[in-house]
Formats: sequence, C-alpha cells, structure tokens
Amino acid sequence: MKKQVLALAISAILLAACGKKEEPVAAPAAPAPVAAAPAAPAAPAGPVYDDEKVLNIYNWPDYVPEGMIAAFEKESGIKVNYDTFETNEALHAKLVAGNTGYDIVVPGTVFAKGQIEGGLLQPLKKDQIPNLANMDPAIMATLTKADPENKHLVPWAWGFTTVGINKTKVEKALGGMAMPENAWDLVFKPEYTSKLKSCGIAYLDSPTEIIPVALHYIGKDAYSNDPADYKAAGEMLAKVRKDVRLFSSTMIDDIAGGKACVAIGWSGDVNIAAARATENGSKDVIEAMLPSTGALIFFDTMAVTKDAKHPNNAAAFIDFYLRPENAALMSNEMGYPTGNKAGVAQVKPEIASNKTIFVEADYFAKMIPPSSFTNEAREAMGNTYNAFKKGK
Ligand code: SPD
Repeated sequence: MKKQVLALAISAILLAACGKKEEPVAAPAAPAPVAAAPAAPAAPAGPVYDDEKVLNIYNWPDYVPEGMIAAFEKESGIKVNYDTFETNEALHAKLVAGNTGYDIVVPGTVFAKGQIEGGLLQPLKKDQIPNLANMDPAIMATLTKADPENKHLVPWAWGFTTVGINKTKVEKALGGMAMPENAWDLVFKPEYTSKLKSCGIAYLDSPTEIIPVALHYIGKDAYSNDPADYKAAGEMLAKVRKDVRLFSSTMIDDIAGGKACVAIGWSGDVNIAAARATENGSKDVIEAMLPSTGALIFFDTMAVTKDAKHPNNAAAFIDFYLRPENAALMSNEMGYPTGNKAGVAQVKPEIASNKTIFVEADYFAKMIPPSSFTNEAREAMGNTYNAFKKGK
C-alpha cells in the first residue's frame, strides 16, 4: 500500500514537472523470480508467431536478467539474437541508417520521441500484448509526452543518472576533507576532482548523458536548447577534464574492480557494481548517491522498428517480458525499477527497501524528469562534449 501511495505521488510530481517541458517520466515497482513461463496468462488465442522463428533484439548491456532470454526461447521455440549498444546516439544512428536487422530496440524516451515522429518505429501490436494491462497507468501516462496515446513504447526499466562512489576509496582519497553536501561536486568541482583523480574518476561516454547533468550542475535547464548554455557547461567541464581517468558507458567492472572510485553513471549499474564487488570479496562500500540538487531520471522503452521482420515474435517477447514475475526479476537482478505495477508485489524486500532503486517520494520531487532534444541541440551538445573530451 505504501508503494502505491508513493507511485501516485511520483506520478503527480512527474506530471507537474513535465508541464514546463517536453516529456516526463514515471514511478517505481516490485520483485519476483524469473521466468520460464507459467501457464499462459493470456492472449485469448495464445501467442502469434512469425513463420521464421527468430527474434532480433538490440538492448543496453547488463540489462537483462540471467536466464530470461533462454526461458523465452524454450517456451516459444524462437531463436533470439541479442545484441547490445552503449549509447542512445549509437542506437539512433542505426535506426536512422535503416535496415537495422533488429525487431525490438530499447531507446530512451529522450530519443524515442523523435524516432516516433520520424517514422523509425512502428506501433505495438497491442492486441498481442495482453500483459500491457500490468503496466502502471501513471507511468504510461507520463510516457505520452514522448509517445502520444502510448502506441509505440512500453518501459523496459527506468532509473536515474547520478554519481556512484566507492565510499571507502573516496573517503581515503579526500583525506580529512568532508564529503560535499551535493554529490555532483565530486565529479564537477576541481576542489574534489583534484583529489579523487588519484583513485579514478569515470564519466559516461555520451554527449546526451554528460551535457545535461553538467547543465543541471551549473543551474541551467538540463534539457536546454540554448547554445550559450552549452558553452557555459563546456567551460565548467574544461576545468575538471584533466582529472577524469576514463570515459565508458559500461563501467560496472571499472567501479567494482577499483579502476574508478567515483563516476557519473546509471543508478542500477552502480548497484550492480556494488553487488559484484561484494561477490568478488571486496569489503569496499559502493553506493549510488542521491545528490542534494537531484539526479536525472531516464526511461528506457521497448519499441519495434519500422522494418522489423518478426513483428509477431516481437509482440510475443514484449508480452513475456511484461509478466509480473519477469518484471520483478528486472528489479531484483538488475537494480532498476520496473514500470510494471503487477510486478511490484514480487520484488524482494531488500530491493524494495533500497532507496536508490525505489526512490522515496520526497527525493523524487527533486529529480529532473526527462525531456527531449532538437536535432540542432544534439549536434551542439556533441560538439561541446567532443571538445571537452579532447581537452580543447
Ligand atoms: N546497464 C544498462 C543501462 C541502461 C541505461 N540506459 C540509460 C539511458 C540514460 N539516458
């Protein structure tokens, strides 16, 4: 019941926050064991498959619970080819080029809005996805900013871009210096970065991941389309460039293995790094931070490409993924909240009580909901980011 209240509060916050800009986001979810299919919950006539029993999926790395794809293959007899991309930019370029060869892709809503408008994605075969009924209506409502009428997108997971730390190493590197009130200082303020470079600072490797958080840090709109704002963000970033050790969008092992003690990363990946370090016998404390000025929410959504060769198999997989037990598995294993309301009840207590996965409503109020960028803004952001990375 408490979670339901939280979900409603979050929805209200997101909807209110999104009134000023493009699209918004959504709420948290719950647990469950994986997946080999329980007795079919139902499409009236059972799943419809394409003649060719193949499905090509393109998703982010470290984003699917172990065994889930194999469980779908076993149940359906469909062979799944599962490839990964590391940035929204990479997926977008592939979609724009056409003939992707993929049936299901998982864009962030910040890019998906333009992809829908550009005709790169086709409407979901909703009549073949009865488990869409499991989705949280509040979350689906927030997605309408990117996908009017919820025709094309359904959440894979959501989370937030934040600061991840190896607290043990960070405290040591800072010496007697106190942790800042605002965790973004750890990655953007020279006073801190000059000390933390010794244990390793990592940034996500993408203009549309770094420039928005940099804009937010300097008090600008994270989704600004104003070139003057990018210039200001570039100037701030230039001051810490020499302290950044690595750029990567797959930094789980870098954090878990000690190559980076502080990172601009994604909440769930930091949680995975923490679990992996523990599995590897490390006693270090690794945490996803909740910066005092807020973190940036994102939504990653399943969508079917316009030229998908196996659209029925795609619908069957989406329906499979939306079973409550599979949705819960995402949160339990990958450390990201799901937008699947029916799945929430099956989330493990230790995951449900982790405030960096199921963020509390009062912190949620501080978070920045997603919006979208114009093509011009993306280009300008790319220029600012490339200049920063090259140290120019
Ligand atoms: N390990 C999977 C991470 C998926 C992250 N997607 C984030 C998109 C943020 N804009």
